[in-house]
Amino acid sequence: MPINKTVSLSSGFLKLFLFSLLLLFKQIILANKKEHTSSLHEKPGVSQPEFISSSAVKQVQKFRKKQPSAQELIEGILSGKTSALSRAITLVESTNVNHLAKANEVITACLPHANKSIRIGITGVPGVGKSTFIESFGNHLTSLGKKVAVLAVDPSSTISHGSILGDKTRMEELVKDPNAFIRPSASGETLGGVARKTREAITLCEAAGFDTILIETVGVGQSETAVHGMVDFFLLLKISGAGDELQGIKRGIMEMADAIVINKADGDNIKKANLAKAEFNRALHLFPTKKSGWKPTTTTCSALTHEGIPEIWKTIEQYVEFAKTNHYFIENRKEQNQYWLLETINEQLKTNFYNHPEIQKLLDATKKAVRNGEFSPFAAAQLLLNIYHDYKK
Ligand SMILES: Nc1nc2c(ncn2[C@@H]2O[C@H](COP(=O)(O)OP(=O)(O)OP(=O)(O)O)[C@@H](O)[C@H]2O)c(=O)[nH]1
Ligand SMILES: [Mg+2]
Repeated sequence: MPINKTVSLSSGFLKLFLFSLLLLFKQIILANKKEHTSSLHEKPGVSQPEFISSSAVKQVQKFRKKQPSAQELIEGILSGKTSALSRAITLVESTNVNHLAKANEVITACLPHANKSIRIGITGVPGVGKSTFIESFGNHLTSLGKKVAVLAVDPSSTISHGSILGDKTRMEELVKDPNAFIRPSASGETLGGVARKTREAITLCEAAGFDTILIETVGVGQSETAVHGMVDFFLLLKISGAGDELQGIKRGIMEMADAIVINKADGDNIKKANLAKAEFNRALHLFPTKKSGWKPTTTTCSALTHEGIPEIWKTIEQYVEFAKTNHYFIENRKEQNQYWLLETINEQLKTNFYNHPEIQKLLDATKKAVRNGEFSPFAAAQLLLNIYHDYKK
């Protein structure tokens, strides 16, 4: 057979083979398609029901896109917009690690604009009238043209989800006041964490133009120390008891107070409140002089009738003048900054250590061994720390 004939014959076979292969593929595809459409068959022209409204999806996407940038937040805060302030505080409070850099950028930009306020800490046992006092005091301040921000450090708020939230009903007037900003306490796992976030919220509020910052804390636990470490003036609210005013009051809190205010001095309570005032006054004389040189004052007031409220503000103004003249005011703020630096490092180191997977694996068994006296607590601590450091390398 001539070569060219052989070639054309084999190429003819090849073509036939390819063609039948193509047919086979087509059939398989068609069969699959049929199988696919058969179960989901739909008459043409009948649209699928909308389980999720597409307009709602668009709205959500629009909102997501509108998440402000750090620069937008900074500009908003510096022009006094409380919406930007609220969002920035939420950012600072976020535990999402991706938010950290943005939060730090906002805080750093706000820092040069902060510092121009008076920070007042308010403490007292539950029911003493802190919220009612803040409502009355805050309204007095805004009536003087001040811009008031109310923050809270409340370790119990992790359980109650922000006591100031409930308090907003006690601060009815202040909530509506355009010159006031009320923020429920940050939630967090540790008091240190909650306090640090409040400390950063102060910076943001000040940059937004709030010149008086009120920080409420419940007079239980360590929260007073944390608040004392971030304010210029510390006010202890009390109510009159049955002549045993000093009983159950922690010495540490008395030492921290720049003013003791006996609240609920109204109606039948006025006489008792005055007696309590005298007793606290006597007790304060026994305390050593404060570092600021300021002699703590004792006064009475009624957060309900507003009696004595303006006088409290006058006392604070006197204190600020006194502390600025002897430079304690600025020195104290420097000390506080340093305290927060170290406190944040301590907090971070501790969190990292306890959250480390290896430590979490070993901690319970180590605790047990130490409790049973099988291991010295110091040696065990050293061992865990060494393991932690080795993993960090
Ligand atoms: N008579 C009188 N009652 C007051 C005064 N201040 C507060 N109260 C009342 O005391 C109760 C407690 O007041 P709050 O302002 O909620 O006290 P608080 O210290 O904020 O309480 P917690 O948020 O639970 O720690 C409320 O029923 C108030 O109406 C006051 O000056 N006089
Ligand atoms: Mg309250």
